[in-house]
Amino acid sequence: MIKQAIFIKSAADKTGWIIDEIPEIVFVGRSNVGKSTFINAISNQNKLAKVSQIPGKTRLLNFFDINNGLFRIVDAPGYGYAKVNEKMRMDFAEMMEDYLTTRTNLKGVCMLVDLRHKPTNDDKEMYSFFKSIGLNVLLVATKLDKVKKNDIIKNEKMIKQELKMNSDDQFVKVSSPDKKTVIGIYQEFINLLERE
Ligand SMILES: Nc1nc2c(ncn2[C@@H]2O[C@H](COP(=O)(O)OP(=O)(O)O)[C@@H](O)[C@H]2O)c(=O)[nH]1
Ligand SMILES: [Mg+2]
Repeated sequence: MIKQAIFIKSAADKTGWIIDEIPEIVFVGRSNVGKSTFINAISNQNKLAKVSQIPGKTRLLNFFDINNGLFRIVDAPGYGYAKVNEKMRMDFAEMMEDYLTTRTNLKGVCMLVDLRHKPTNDDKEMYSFFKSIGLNVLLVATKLDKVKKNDIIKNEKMIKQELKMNSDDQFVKVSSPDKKTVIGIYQEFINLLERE
């Protein structure tokens, strides 16, 4: 499990990235999907990733040290927020592409989607981009508690289909307020780090 999680720094561009050999998992998802809540839940902290900052305004990569240098979580800005202007979208896309395509520390992606909804076009584009550059993805479907029992399997299938999800990638369903649902996640991160 995550015994220790510490915020290290934010970076607006490449000059802020950390130079060492520690592997990184980048967390992505559209704004409001529950990314900050999830990061807090898996690290047993209340305020590690600030929940509900002004949506879409965070244009920084945030680096967190996990278990004393075992790996890092890199929290990326939420994408697909309608209110950001074109310039902000471009800056975000540029920074993300730079990070995703050139960062040698990057070992995998933890991508969050809302279990209640169809993936957005942004979700589909992001996932297919990850696959096109050979990144392994752990898909985390959030807000399990908001989905009717009868819809859970149906929605999981729908999301996998919409994303054209690779069967080698793992799919997990969580409700961040319910700690039981995030217990197995740590092992999924380790598996992601150990995949080729
Ligand atoms: N019911 C429920 N609400 C959640 C869950 N995860 C996040 N939320 C709520 O969804 C909203 C957005 O969460 P936040 O973590 O700020 O999303 P972010 O923009 O992706 O970082 C907040 O009101 C959270 O309390 C979940 O698993 N279940
Ligand atoms: Mg957030």
